[in-house]
Amino acid sequence: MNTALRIEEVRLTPILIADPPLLNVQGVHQPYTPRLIIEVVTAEGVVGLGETYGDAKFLEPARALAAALPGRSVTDVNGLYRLAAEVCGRPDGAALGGDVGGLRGTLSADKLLLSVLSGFEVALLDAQGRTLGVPVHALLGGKVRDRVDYSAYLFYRWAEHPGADTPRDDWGAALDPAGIVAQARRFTERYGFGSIKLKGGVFEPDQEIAAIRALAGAFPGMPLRLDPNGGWSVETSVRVAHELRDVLEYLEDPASGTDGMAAVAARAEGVPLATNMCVTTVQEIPEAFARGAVQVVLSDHHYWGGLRRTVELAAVCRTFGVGLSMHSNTHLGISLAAMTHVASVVPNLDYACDTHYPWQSEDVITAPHVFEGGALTVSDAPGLGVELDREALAALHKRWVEDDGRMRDRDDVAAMRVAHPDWEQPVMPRW
Ligand code: GKR
Ligand code: MG
Repeated sequence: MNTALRIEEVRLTPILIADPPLLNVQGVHQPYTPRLIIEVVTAEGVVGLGETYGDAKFLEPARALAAALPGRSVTDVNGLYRLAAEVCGRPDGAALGGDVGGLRGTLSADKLLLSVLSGFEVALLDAQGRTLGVPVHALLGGKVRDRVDYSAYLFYRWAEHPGADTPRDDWGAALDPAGIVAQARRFTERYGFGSIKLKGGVFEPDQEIAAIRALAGAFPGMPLRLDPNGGWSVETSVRVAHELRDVLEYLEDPASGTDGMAAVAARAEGVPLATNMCVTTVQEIPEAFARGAVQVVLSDHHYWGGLRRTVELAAVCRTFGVGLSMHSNTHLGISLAAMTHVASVVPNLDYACDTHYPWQSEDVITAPHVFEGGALTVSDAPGLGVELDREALAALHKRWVEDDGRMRDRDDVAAMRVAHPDWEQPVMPRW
C-alpha cells in the first residue's frame, strides 16, 4: 500500500451544538443537539473530515470502526462496509423503533450502521482528495453543475427555549401565517432562496394551509413545499393536496408508510409526493416505487450510507422515473460540504435541496458556507474544501462532556415536555 494513503489514526469528537426551538409533529428541538465529528489521519498527516449523527446509539459502532481502521487505505471505501459488518456488532433493530419518533423513518440495525459509516466514508473521500489534490466531486465522477440550489426551510418556532441558560437567536417566534411569511422574507432576502419548504404537522392542517396560502400570496410563483412528517391521515392528506394543488411543488410525507403514501398518491390530483420517511433504505424501494407511493425521494447521504451510495440511489431513481432531491437534518458545515459535492455530480437532481444550515449559529469549520442566490458554489479545492476550526470543536466537545446526559440524544418529545409537562408522544396520524 502507498504509505501516503495509509490510515494512521481516527479521532472521534462528539459535540453538542446550539439548536433553536423549531417545532415539528413530535415536539420541539432541544437547546443543544449532538453531532459526531470524524477525523481520519493518514501516515503523512493528512486529515480527512466527516460528520454524522452524534446520539449515543451511533457512538458505539463509530468507536468500534475507528479502532479497526488504522493500517487500512483511505481508498478502501468498499472495505469500510465489510469492516463495519465485522466489528460493529448488530444493534437490536426491533428495539430501535422510529428515528427521532419516526421523523427520519424506521431505524433498522442496517440503517443505523449506514448512518455511522457515512461519516467515515466522507472522511475517507476527504482524505483521498486532499492527498491526491482533487475535490471530492472528482472522486465521485466529476461535477455536472457548478452551483447547487438549496431551499429555504421554514419552521414554526418559539422565540426562545424555555428555561434559563439556553441559547437565543434573533429570529423571533413564528406561530401563524404572518410569522411564517416574515421568516420567509428574511430567508429569501438574506440567502436568495428560490423555493420554500414549511415544516408542518405542528398545527391543525387548516392553519398550515393558511400559512402556505399566505406564502403563495407573498411570493407569487415561488415553488412551495409542506412536510408534516407523516402526521396526517389519508383523508386529511388528500384534502390538503386538493386545496393546495395550484401552489405546491410537492407535498412531503403527508401520511405514514407505503400504504398511506400510496393511498394519498392515488388521489393527490397531480401533486407529487416526496419522502424522507417512506423510502429511506434500499429495501423500501421496490414496493414503494411499484405502487407509485412516492414521486420524489429526498436522499440523505447520512442514512443512505454515504456519497457513493447516494449516487447509486440517484441511478435507481432515474431508472424508475422517480425524482430526486435532498433531505436535511440539523447539521454543520462538514456535512453541508459533503451534500454539495454529491449534489453536484448527480445529473437528475430535480429540485433545490433542503438544508437546516441557516438555523445553526455554530460551526466547526473555519469559513462557514455562504449562500448566494439561494445556492452554494461547488468547491474545487482538494477534498471537501473545508478546514476544521479546532478551537470551536474543542468548545463544543467541552459542552458535550459537561452535559449531564440530557441532550446527548435528540429527543423532541422530552424537549416539548419542558414547556408542556403533559405532552405525550403524538399518536400518528395526529390529524
Ligand atoms: O428538524 O424537526 C426537524 C425535521 O423534522 C427533521 O427532523 C426531519 O427529519 O427535516 C426533516 C424532514 O424533512 O422530515
Ligand atoms: Mg421531510
